[in-house]
Amino acid sequence: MARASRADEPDSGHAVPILVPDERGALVLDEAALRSVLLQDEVRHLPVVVVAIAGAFRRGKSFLLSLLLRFLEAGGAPGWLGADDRPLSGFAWRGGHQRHTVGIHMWSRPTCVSLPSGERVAVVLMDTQGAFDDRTEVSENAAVFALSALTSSLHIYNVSKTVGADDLQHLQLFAEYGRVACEAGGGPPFQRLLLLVRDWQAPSEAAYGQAGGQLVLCEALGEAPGAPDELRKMRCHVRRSFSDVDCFLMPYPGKLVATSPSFKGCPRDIDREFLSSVDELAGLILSPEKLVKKQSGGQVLTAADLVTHFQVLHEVFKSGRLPQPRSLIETMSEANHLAGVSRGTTLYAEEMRQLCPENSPPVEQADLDQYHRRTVEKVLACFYSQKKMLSTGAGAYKEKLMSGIDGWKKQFFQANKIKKELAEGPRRTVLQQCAG
Ligand SMILES: Nc1nc2c(ncn2[C@@H]2O[C@H](COP(=O)(O)OP(=O)(O)O)[C@@H](O)[C@H]2O)c(=O)[nH]1
Ligand SMILES: [Mg+2]
Repeated sequence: MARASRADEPDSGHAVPILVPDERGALVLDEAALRSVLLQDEVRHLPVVVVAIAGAFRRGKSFLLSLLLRFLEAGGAPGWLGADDRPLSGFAWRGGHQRHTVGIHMWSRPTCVSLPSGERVAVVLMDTQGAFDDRTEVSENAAVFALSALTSSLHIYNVSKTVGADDLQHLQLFAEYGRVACEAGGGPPFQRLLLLVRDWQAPSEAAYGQAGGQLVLCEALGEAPGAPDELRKMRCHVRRSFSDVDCFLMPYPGKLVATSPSFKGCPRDIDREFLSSVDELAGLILSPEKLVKKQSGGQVLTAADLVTHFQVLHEVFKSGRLPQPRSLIETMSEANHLAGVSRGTTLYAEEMRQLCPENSPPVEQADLDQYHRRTVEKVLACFYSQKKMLSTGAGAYKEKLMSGIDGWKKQFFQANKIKKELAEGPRRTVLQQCAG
């Protein structure tokens, strides 16, 4: 597999809290933190792959994500796990009863990977923790859960021992969004869902890994004969909410991992069978040929687009409560349009910067006018070529785009004027002296 390279930062990376609930349960988005991850020069233009993990707390989510991070950063090369006595760093994971990752955390250094086509993508890992316990209301769980699913291209739903009725109930929430989105003709609002069953205890009935997972999935979401109508419909909508649904069964990682307070994550203390399953899982979801780019409304998102998506989607989830399905679908459409506006404005600025770079001599006004006109044409063609889901009110977004372009235009025209004055300054002085 091609070796991955990372955004060039001095530190080796850390988990950045992006979304944190305040004491009243409202979800606060840290926009500066979000930008610090997604707008790094090396990644902001790249299509983004977002892998998120969600589920009840103290079920080994952060631990597993840290292992996946290690795989990713090593480019999945043989021996990616490292020395037997190397402790596991990464996303904070630990035993005990305290929760510690409430909200959404992103790894600070997206990993750049070359797909088999040669295209470069930025892979972002997201650790999430809805409350999923009795201290908070169901809706708080659901908001973090839904927001992480909407912003990821692969949503790993981590469950313990089996896919139970509670887990399906959590998925029920997606079912309603899926139903409304399909009715509105927008296609599945979510991308890939992976049900990850930890501590699977019946390998003789369904083997560890993907094949056994298929069996469990069929049972959990399948069309069991005689199932009540309501249940059948719910299962069908869950399937339709995601473009892809998969299941993977993980073995128990061993007593030290599960119970020892002195366990530091060294591979020698983890059961071999578990490690081999992690290797299989990582290959299935993080190999270059398996990476799924984040899309919304049929449009591939760049890391920079994801910032806009987070900002807009956060607005409907910030109360910590779930929005009505229809208002969510409208918000997603708005996010697509706003990402288009932001992309168009950036494209204008970049193209103009190339045509009249900062340190070059001034250009004639007629040339500058022509550069501007041609660039606007290019930006608009690009803006209209992007799918943005339910394209109602597109005119208002074109206005936003034109006003963003206008802001940049003024800057470029002003800069050219200043360059001209500076260039003409000495000549004028000489002419004035000659006339005198
Ligand atoms: N039983 C079991 N425990 C695990 C597994 N993976 C990690 N653990 C342990 O579960 C505890 C909580 O892990 P953590 O990753 O912080 O859980 P999170 O709250 O879901 O993110 C730690 O003590 C881990 O060593 C697993 O697959 N099964
Ligand atoms: Mg955690």
